[in-house]
Amino acid sequence: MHVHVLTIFPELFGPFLATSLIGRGIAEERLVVEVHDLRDYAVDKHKSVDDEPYGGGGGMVMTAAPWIRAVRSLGGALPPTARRRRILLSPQGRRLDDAKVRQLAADYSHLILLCGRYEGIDERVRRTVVDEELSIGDYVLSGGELPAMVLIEALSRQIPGIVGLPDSVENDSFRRGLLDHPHYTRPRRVEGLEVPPVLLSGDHRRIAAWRRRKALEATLRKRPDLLARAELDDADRRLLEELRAELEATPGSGLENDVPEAPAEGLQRPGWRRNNTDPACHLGEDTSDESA
Ligand code: 4F9
Repeated sequence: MHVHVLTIFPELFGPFLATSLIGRGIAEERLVVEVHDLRDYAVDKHKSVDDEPYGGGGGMVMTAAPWIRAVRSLGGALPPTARRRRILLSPQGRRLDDAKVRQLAADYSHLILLCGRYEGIDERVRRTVVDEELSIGDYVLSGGELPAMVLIEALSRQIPGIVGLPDSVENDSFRRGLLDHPHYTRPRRVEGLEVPPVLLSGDHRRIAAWRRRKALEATLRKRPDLLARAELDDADRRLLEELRAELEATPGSGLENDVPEAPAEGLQRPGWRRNNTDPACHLGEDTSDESA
């Protein structure tokens, strides 16, 4: 996987890309990340990348020309076999989830990530050089840099050889649509709390059964909305019925999350936006270098 990042704060990516699994993945060339300074694509001598909004109001808007030049320049330099996707990180995007991460990892060889800043980005950027907008959650950040790092980290875990044991990817939370089971390590007793004896039994079948039960229980307590789409077999369903009955009979631990409610009918998101198939790749006069 080859990732190009476009940002006005390239320095934010340094330690992130050098550390831990990502650092090793990059060192082993399983993952290539190139961070580009958007200002290098600015068209005036002050290297400006923002301007006042048409229509007035406060704040600044990122101008279209540097983005369009940068994305087309990077896109034009990709190998002819590249399967590329140009992604704008934005709170207006579809919410990133495990299925989306796996789809991107499987379908594309090259990603161009656009990290917006300021109050926003000129709408013509979306219209010309963006295939897809992605959000990491419903909150506003100062820019798309952290969301881009979130995406890169999630993607890196899908690249063969980056996560040590293939098993730990297969068993990751969400992999089968369930939350993870609880984990314990030494010492056996912490603040009076003992490790569940089954984990000390050495009986791998019983341990696997316990973990599955606990994963179902965690999901039922904390994220019951996930169960609708989880991969469950008949044994899981029976277990869930038992757990539901137990749950009703016992008061909560207080660690349960508020259950996310399904949006009301009619308030649901409209269908996924169109893909931008990027017809002519030239800088039209409405978007290009005004100093020319
Ligand atoms: C991007 C928030 C992706 C959430 C980008 C301000 C953003 C964001 N997910 N907020 N710029």
